Amino acid sequence: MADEEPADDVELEARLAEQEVFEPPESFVEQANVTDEGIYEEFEGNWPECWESAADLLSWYEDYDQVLDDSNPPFYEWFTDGKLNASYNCVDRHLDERADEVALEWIGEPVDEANRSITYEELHREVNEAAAALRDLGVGEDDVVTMYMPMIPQLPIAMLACARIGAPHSVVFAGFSAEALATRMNAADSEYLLTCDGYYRRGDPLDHLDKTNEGLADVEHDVETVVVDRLGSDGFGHELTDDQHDYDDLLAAHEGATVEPVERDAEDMLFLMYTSGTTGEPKGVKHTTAGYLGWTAWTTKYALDVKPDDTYFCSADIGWITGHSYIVYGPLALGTTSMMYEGTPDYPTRERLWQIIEEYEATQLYTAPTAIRSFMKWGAEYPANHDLSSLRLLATVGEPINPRAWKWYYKHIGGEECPVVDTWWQTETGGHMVTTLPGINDMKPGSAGPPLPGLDVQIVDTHGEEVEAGRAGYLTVQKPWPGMLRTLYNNDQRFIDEYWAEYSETDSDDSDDWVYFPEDGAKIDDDGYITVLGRVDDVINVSGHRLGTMEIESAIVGVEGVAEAAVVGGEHDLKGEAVYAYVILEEGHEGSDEMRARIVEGVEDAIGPIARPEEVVFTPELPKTRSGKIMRRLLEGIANEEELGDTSTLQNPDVVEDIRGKTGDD
Ligand code: 6R9
Repeated sequence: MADEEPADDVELEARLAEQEVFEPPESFVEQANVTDEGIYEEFEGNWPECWESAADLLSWYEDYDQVLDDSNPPFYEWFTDGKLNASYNCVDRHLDERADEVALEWIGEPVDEANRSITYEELHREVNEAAAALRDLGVGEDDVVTMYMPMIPQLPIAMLACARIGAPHSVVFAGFSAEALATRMNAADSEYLLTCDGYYRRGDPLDHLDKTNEGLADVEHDVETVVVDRLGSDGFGHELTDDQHDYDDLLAAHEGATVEPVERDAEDMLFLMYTSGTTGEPKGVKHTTAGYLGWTAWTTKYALDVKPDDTYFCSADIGWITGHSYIVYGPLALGTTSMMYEGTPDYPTRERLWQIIEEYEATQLYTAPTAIRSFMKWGAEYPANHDLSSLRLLATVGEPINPRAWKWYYKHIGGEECPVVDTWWQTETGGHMVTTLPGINDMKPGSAGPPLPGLDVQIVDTHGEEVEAGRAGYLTVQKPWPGMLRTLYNNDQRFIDEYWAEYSETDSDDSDDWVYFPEDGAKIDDDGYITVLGRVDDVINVSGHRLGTMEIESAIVGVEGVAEAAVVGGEHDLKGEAVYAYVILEEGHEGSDEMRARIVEGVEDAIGPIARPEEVVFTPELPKTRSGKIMRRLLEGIANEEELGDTSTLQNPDVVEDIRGKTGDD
C-alpha cells in the first residue's frame, strides 16, 4: 500500500503520524456554543436536573412536573406530564424569525436538475397539507405509519406530518428488501405506508414500487399506501390499486390546509426504528417525544456546534438513526439549514461531495469512517480542487475510526482548522453519548473521547467491576439519560433481556442497581477518553450499518440445498467489516458458482444488498465445541487471517485447516 500513496500523503504521515493529541483550533473555540469546561462538574453535581438544559431547548404547551421519574427502572420517564409537539418544535416555532430561511436544502438526482431549497414557510405548508391528507386517509393518534423512501424531501415532510398528528413513524431504509419491509410492518401492525414509484441511482431510474408491492403481498393486514411520483416520465408505468393513493393528488386535495399540532405527552411515542439484534427478529426501538427531541437538539447544538445560520451537512441516510436524529430532528429543532443529499459521493465524479460543500458553503460535515476511507483511497486531489473553507467542524459516526483516516480527514477536508468529533452512540441511545465537546476537549484520533456531561459511562469486566485504564472491557451506562429508548415495541421482557440483564439486579426497584449494556467492547485511558473496540454480540458492522449474523444465517439456510450456515465479520479495508459466510450443503448439492450466486441472491432478497456476503466458503463441517456450539470466534480468526491458538478442544479440529485453506481462494 505505502508505495502507492501520493507524495503529500506520505508527508502528512510523517508530520502527523506521531501526534496523538490535537487541541481544538483557536478560531473554532472563539465562536463555539460551549467552551466552559466547568460543564462536566456542574452536570455531575446537578444530576438529573442538569437535563433541564435539554428541555429548555424545546417549546412546551404545558410544563413538566419532574425531570426524571426513576421509580420503575428500567422504564424511566423524563419530563413527566409535560406536553409538546415535535412538528411544532421543528417547524412552526421558527416561522416568526426564520420563515424565509432554508430548512431543508435538498440535492437530488438527476444531478443539477432536481435540487430544492425548502424554506421553513414552505416546509410548514407542506407538512400541514401532508398531515391533513394522512388524517383524511384515516391515520389517527398512535397509529404507526411506515415509510419506505429514499432521500427525497417527502420523507422528512411525512415524518413531521406524522409527528404533527401524533402518529409514530417507522422508517424502513429504502435499500432494505421487500421481505424486510413486510417483517417490520407486521411487527408494528402498521396499516399505513408511504413509498415512491422509484428513484435514481447513479443516473438510472430504479423501480421501488415493484419491491414495495412484493413486500405488501406479505403484510398480514390491509394497508393504505401513499405513493410519491418521483420519476415522472422516467417511471415504470405502474397502475395504482384502489388502496394506493398518489401523494401529489392527496396534497392538492388539501391545498392550504392547516392542522393544529396535537399536544403530545412527553412520554408519548414519537417513532419506532427497527434495528438488528442478536436473534433473527429485528428489534423495534421505541423513542418518545420530549426526551428524544431534547437530546437530539442538545447534542446537535453542543457536540456538532450547530447554529441557526449554519448550512449543516450530514451525509447519512434518513433511513438510519443518524438521519433521524441529525438530519431531521436535531437540526430542525434548532431552526438551522439541514442538507439532504440523495446521490452517492462518487457520481458523476469523485468530486461530487466537495463540489456540493463548496457550492452550498456547508459549515459542518458529518459522515462515516467507511466513507472517509474511500475518500482517502481515491486521493486528496479531489477535495483539493475545491474551496472547503466554509467548513467549521467535521464529525464521524457508525464505527471506530482508525487514527490514519482521522488524520486524513482532519488535514485534507478540515485543513487542520476544524475539530473532528468522533461520536459514539446507537439507535437505542437516540443521540450522542461519548464524544469530545469541540470547543472544550483535546482530540485523540481513534478515541471517541469522554462521555458527555451528565452521563455515567464505565468500562467494566464480566463481573461489572470497573477495569483499569488501558484494559479492554465492556462499555456500560450506569445512569439513565433523556434520549434513551423506552422499550422494544410490544416486548418489555426482551428490552430487559437485551440491554439490562447482563449487569443489573433485575429484581431491584432501585435505579442504582440498573445498568445499561450497549454490547460494545471498549477501553478507557488515564484522561477518561474511551476507545470503542466494537460489538461483542453477534452483530457485525458493515460500512457503519448494523447487521445481525443470525438474520443473514437464516436467509442463507432458506436457500434450497443449504443445510447449515455460520456468518462472521471479517476485517475489510473500506467497509470496516465484511460478511463471511461458511456454508454446509445438503447431500447431492455442489459448492458451485451457481450455488454461491443463489446464496448471495438469497441474502439480498431477505435483507438487502448491504448484507451481501463478501465470501461464501463451502465446507463439509463447521468447527464446533464438544457441546455442539459453532465456534464463531474461530471462523472470525480465519476470516481475519489470525493465529488461532489451541483448537484441540474442538469436536472436529481437522476442519479448521480445511476451512482456512478455502477462505480467500476466490
Ligand atoms: C449511530 C449508529 C450502533 C453501533 C454501536 C457501535 C458502532 C457507532 C461509533 C461506533 C465506534 C463510533 N458505533 N458509532 N463505534 N465509534 N463513533 O451508528 O447507530 O446503527 O445503532 O449502530 O455502531 O458498535 O453499538 P447504530
